[in-house]
Amino acid sequence: MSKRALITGITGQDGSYLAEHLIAQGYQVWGLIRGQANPRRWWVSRQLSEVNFVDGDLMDQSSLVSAVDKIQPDEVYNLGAISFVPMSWQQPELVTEVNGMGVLRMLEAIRMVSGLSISGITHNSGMRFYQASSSEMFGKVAETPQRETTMFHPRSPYGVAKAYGHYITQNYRESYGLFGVSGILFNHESPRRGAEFVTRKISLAVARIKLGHQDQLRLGNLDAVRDWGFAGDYVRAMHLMLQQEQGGDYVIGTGQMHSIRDAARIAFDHVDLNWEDYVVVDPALVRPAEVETLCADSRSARKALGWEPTIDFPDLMRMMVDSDLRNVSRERQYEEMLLSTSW
Ligand code: NAP
Ligand code: F7E
Repeated sequence: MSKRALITGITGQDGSYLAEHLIAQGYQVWGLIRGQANPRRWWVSRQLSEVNFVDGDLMDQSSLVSAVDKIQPDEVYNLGAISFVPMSWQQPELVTEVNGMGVLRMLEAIRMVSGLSISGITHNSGMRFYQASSSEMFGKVAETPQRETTMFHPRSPYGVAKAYGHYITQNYRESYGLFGVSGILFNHESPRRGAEFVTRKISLAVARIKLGHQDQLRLGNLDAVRDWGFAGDYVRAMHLMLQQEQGGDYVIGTGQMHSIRDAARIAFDHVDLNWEDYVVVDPALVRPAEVETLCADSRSARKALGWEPTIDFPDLMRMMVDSDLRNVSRERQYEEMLLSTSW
């Protein structure tokens, strides 16, 4: 019998890489899909025809209970979230509901379906739970690099909601004996990254500038520093975390620090352009409270999981630029084909 995995956030960057990885490991993969006619469902089906879908929303408790009851998963990966940090200042209540309370709802669904009780006896339901915790919880960092024991000081409603999700996962582990894992992942990117995040915003702009479709790139804080890795590497770590003997917390990152300025320089250099000729600082893009610097100390996770990243940041940026050069030139050919067609 193959193992069954339920993934929330299947239409997102990590959901797609994780589904691919689990299918390659022989899993039957189910993706929770929200909304009446979610257009990204089509994209996932086209990329990964083996993925099964179940309706549900992290805002809706009964839909999560039904999904868990129907699928009886061995592993639940809770990746669903509103993941763009600036949105959490615009819609703080919604972000808290999805990213914070959504975790509680998913845990409750597992508890109800698998009959875990508060009787004081610790059970082990057999269903294993992964929570997508975030380095944003470290925020205004108490020490550098950050490890599992570093104090949290979140700087956005997003980070605060993620801290709640992190603690409630720990609490279900301690209260019910649930096999619960928090993966404290640092920024991870790929050609599938949403265009609102800074690395993809840069790679897309570089491709468009190189191909003559855009003449400048507006960015916010160029001095912010991140520890960026490749999403395809990080989903392997998620899976490994659920294969251990017991649940726990794991910091995952590369340990390398780069600024936004470095990211722009690497990307423009790759197409033989000088970044300073195109980048314009736009104060409107600076955040009300910034996370200035992040860097992971993932020694403990690497040792426990036997995990290592395979792609460094300069190669990752170049991979993203190459992919966007292909995307933009395909769009251009399509537009030219439309223009040249006489109807
Ligand atoms: P992403 O590309 O933005 O994907 C987010 C996913 O969440 C989408 O599939 C979205 O589905 C889903 N979602 C949003 N609202 C939902 C709701 N109410 N109910 C169910 N699903 C909902 O994010 P990602 O980069 O893959 O990140 C995956 C997870 O890791 C997120 O929890 C994120 O906060 C966390 N994380 C990410 C990073 C990173 O650097 N990528 C680092 C640390 C932690 P729709 O298609 O329906 O909108
Ligand atoms: O910003 C700066 C910005 O939006 C990175 C999410 O996956 O990782 C991600 O959150 C940095 C920030 O990612 C622009 O101020 C400058 O310092 O790519 P980002 P993020 O906020 O770090 C964490 C770990 C998550 O958990 C989140 O879900 O870049 N920056 N100029 C800019 N950022 C954006 N987006 N756009 C700019 O123009």
